[in-house]
Amino acid sequence: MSLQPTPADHFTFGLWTVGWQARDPFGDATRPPLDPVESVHRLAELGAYGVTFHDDDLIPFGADESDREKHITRFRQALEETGLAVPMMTTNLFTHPVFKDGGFTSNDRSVRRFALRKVMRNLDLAAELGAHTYVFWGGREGSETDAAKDVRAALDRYREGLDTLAQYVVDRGYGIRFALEPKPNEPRGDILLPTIGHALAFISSLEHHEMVGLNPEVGHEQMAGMNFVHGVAQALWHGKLFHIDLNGQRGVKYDQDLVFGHGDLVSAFFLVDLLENGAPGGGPAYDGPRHFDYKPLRTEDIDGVWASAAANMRTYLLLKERAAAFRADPAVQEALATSRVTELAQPTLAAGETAADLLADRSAFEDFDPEVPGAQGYGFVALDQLAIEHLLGAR
Ligand code: GLT
Ligand code: MN
Ligand code: MN
Repeated sequence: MSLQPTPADHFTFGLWTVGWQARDPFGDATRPPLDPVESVHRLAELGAYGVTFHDDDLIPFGADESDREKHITRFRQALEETGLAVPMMTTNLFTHPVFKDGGFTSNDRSVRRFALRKVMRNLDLAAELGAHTYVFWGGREGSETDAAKDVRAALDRYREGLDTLAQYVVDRGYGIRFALEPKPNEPRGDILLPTIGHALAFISSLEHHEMVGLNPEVGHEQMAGMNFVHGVAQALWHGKLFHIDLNGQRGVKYDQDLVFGHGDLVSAFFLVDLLENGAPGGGPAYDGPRHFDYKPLRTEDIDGVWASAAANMRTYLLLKERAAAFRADPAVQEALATSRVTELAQPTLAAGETAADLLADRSAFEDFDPEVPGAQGYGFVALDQLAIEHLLGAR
């Protein structure tokens, strides 16, 4: 397996990731602005498949029509020169002060109407550039005090906004699907739709729920103390893993956006194993872009930015190789059987068996001795150790 990324690996990056100037709440930018055209060329050289962006990453907020066209034209030219795709786009509804109380859920109705128009305008561009996924990260949709937000009304407005935009996409025949990105907090004290689970429940209430799924981010679930691998598995189970944001996070703290694998490496290993080998019967469980949403450390210069972009892809490929070795190891297959991992796929009732049949089955209850399975070991530690040894390259 080659560790040199190629477009066939479907690695993508947000313009806002490599382009982050490393301004934080305590300090100024440590890097100069990066021209999106330069980013496209460098990412293509590194072996990426595509690039993603917010409207304002390419076109400064408030630019007039002719300036807007100029930015789009030179960007499109860079895409043509490099062959880079734009599989996903999104809207900045968080930087400008107008969005300080949110976009779709601002208490101010005129802000909500402006937010919808901003998205519609960028959806037209997304369709033009061939994007098939549109992400909604509602970083400003929330509050710092419970007195300030009627959460049920806010969810009504969130739903109204997404229903309106989904209808717009249907009417225009754009063929774009929406992916909601949960996050528990930051920049708002508490953000609406804080986890994968909240977002899944909300999606089921939407008018066009079939065209709305998730864009879960590693760090955002881990900030909430959640198991990202379980969250992604559940999103897959619901048919809702439309996109994914890969990065690294070390525990329950501020959003670190580290390089993929530079946080919880064991979780990253099981995530790659799920994505690449998790289909029933083996093979990839997810065929969309492997999208890196990370921030090059504030300590890095521009060379460090490109080194960190390459590190995301190389770490992913290393984990993919390690996961393949884990799956192919006969000792692992034996350990999986010993641990009864595969037995879970077997339905609990026999084909056609009813609750009445189960009641009549004395072996299930009257003659069942719970002490026997109660005393039996599952061998999960031995299995986990095999995973760790493969991850460490010891097998
Ligand atoms: C923002 C956020 C990310 C989102 C992006 C999409 S922008 O940087 O921190 O997690 O994915 O809006
Ligand atoms: Mn993040
Ligand atoms: Mn993200």
